[in-house]
Amino acid sequence: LEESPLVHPDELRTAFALAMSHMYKNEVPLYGDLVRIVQSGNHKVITNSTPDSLDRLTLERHGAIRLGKPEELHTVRRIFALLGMHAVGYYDLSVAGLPMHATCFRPIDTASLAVNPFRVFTTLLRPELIRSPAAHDLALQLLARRNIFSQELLRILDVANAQAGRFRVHQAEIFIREALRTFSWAPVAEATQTEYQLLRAEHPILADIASFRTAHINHLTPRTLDIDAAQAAMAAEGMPVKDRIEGPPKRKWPILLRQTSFLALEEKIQFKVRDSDSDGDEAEDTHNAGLVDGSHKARFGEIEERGAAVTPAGRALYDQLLEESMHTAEDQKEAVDEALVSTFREYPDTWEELRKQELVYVKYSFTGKMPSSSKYDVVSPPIIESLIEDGVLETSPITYEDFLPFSAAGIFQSNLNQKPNSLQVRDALKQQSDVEGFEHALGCSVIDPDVLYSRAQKQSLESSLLKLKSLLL
Ligand code: OOG
Ligand code: NI
Repeated sequence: LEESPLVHPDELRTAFALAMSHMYKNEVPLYGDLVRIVQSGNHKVITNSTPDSLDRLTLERHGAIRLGKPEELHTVRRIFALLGMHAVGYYDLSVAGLPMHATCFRPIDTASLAVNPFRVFTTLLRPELIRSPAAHDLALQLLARRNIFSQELLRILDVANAQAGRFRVHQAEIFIREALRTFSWAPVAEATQTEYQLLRAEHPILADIASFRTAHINHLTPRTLDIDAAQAAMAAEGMPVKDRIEGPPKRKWPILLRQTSFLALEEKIQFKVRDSDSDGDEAEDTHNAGLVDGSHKARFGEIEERGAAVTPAGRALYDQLLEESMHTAEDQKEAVDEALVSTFREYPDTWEELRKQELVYVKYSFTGKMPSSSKYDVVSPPIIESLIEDGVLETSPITYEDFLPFSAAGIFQSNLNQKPNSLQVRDALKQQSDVEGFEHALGCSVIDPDVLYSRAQKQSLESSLLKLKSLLL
């Protein structure tokens, strides 16, 4: 048994993502419908110019979990590291009035992303931002009492550590089974109904984070190549889909991320009844706890369309136009979508312009065509431009692998049936980020996504030029 082969993290990630998808399909059948709609759409749309393979697209998902304690984030980091997923980016959700910050666990190198770009948006509660002292204390009490990881999981994590982060096949099976428990739905709350209501009055997300005994995934999102068509198909099937798509407006050259979702389901759960609630024998407390029926809204379905990763300049322009369109919508009482479309006319939308103004990251590939002259001895930017003009090098977008905090905020709000009021979001702009605190809990620093995109761009250029040179010799 000890000799069974070691599993590569990329392979383990695919097995894990498939197991999670299977679990979520059982828990939330509407998710299965979403996957079907998206995949049949993708088959129709896929072309040679689609930047990613159909295999990658078919597997591609992101999920989201919400954690309550720093120690939870620390162990979750260890779990994802074994799946070849690392913390990329810091998202301050206090800008949207939420007492939370987040990161995205995902593969970081081009080859692993091409195999399976599974990613998990992971939020950590910031108790210091909870306004009500009663809700603050109660949340901390409930969280202190829970342990979202099984003993078996903690044991197998140590085994992996002793094996340089790799599992043997039989260990991998235990790992997947036990890790999925952490992310599964536990319909029996740790909180009583009264406690739940108290947390919920402060913020529904707070009730979701602190009332339960697992860190249930709250959605699993397939990637569509045409979100407008997919959204229409969802509506045609009678799904309670949101009418707005978050993110940039529809474009010829998609950038960043566009997302939409169906609203959270009202699900039956049970609340604890502590003796102290009824006849007051505190000593018995959790022992004799009875249960009472109730319901909770947390889990929803989401789809997304991914476009090009943008450079810091491209991002600044995106943020500026987003801000402007919010103003326009506010001042002229115009619909947000119309304001977005008109404002975003200023964002270049031809590949040529996007590339030449360095608004997007670029993937270079060698076409196999030989240059017509020997003027290419020295490789510098002007020469690269002429290699592109001569058809020796080809360029294409690098896919955006991350998230958008304002879209995330919109997703948070909308899945709770609150009006995703852009004004509310903007007014909440308070800039209270705490990267240090987040990294301290994580136990390492978060990776800057721009470092990854520029590295991918540079590597694609270098390897293309290497191929060309080897043919010129
Ligand atoms: C996470 C929301 C963020 C996205 O796609 O932007 C997210 C959550 O609701 O926990 O998943
Ligand atoms: Ni999402």
